[in-house]
Amino acid sequence: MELPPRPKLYDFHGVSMTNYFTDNWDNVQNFKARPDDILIATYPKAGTTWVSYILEMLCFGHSERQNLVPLYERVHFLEMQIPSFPSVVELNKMSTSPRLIKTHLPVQFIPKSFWEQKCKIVYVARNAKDNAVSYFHFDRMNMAQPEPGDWNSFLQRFKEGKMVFGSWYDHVIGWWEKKQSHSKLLYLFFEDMVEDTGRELDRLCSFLEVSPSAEEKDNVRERVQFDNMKKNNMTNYSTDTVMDFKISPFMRKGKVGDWKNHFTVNQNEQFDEHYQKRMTETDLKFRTTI
Ligand code: PPS
Repeated sequence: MELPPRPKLYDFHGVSMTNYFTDNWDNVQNFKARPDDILIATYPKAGTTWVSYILEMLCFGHSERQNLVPLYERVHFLEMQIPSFPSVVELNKMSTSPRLIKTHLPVQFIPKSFWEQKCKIVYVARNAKDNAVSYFHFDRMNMAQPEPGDWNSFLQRFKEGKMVFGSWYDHVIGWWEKKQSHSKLLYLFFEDMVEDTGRELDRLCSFLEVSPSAEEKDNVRERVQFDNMKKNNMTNYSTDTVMDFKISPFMRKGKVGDWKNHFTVNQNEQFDEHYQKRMTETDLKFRTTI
């Protein structure tokens, strides 16, 4: 697919965005959620693909379709408008029940029908340092993202929230606060999923009110392991034409603590100082190592 030059960030109602995620805004905002829709919400690179695959298997089990159709066509990306990828228009026609829908929107941009229909929402958050590193490599290899520049300038922009989908801080805190008013919101952490995938699977099962057998759960755990998802062409994005795997793979490392291989001592000190200031008002806590 011929893509135009990399998109530019611009301010969209106070959040940095690119046109790929705002071009279809009216259709997205008027989206009619159904009560059984399940929304998977994340800041980019927090574990969306991982939790999408887990949810799909918990809801539908393993099916032949999973060997034939890429995950990004099975779990639609609500706000994305890129030629040749399914958009909100196809999502409207999707007949599965439940529909699994992915979004990176900050909480204030979520179409109101999701709240009106009291849909279940799974939010995954990842510690800021690893999230920034993962985002940097993603922006290097994804031609539909703005140029990342060098790591130091990228990290500076990350702190300032000049990223597609805006500030990490605003995103994770905004969704954390939403938990107070929307009881059907499960807030998960990438670090917990790495530490004990089985335990987080159990939390998801109770949230979804599904009871797979022990064997089915083992099967899910096996399939969603990093190495297996990396080998699986339907989950590793190798069929996605906007990504250049020669620069970096989508399934890159899948670890907690890779930030230590990227941050200099100085960058780390400055980051910590900035982080403390931004996180003083919240009781939301992250782990940067496990
Ligand atoms: S996206 O583009 O926003 O949808 O990306 P997203 O899926 O949210 O995040 C990609 C990162 O998640 C890692 N990943 C996993 N880690 C551990 N286990 C499993 N199964 C798994 N699947 C995806 C992926 O490798 C990216 O993280 P990094 O740190 O870049 O490796």
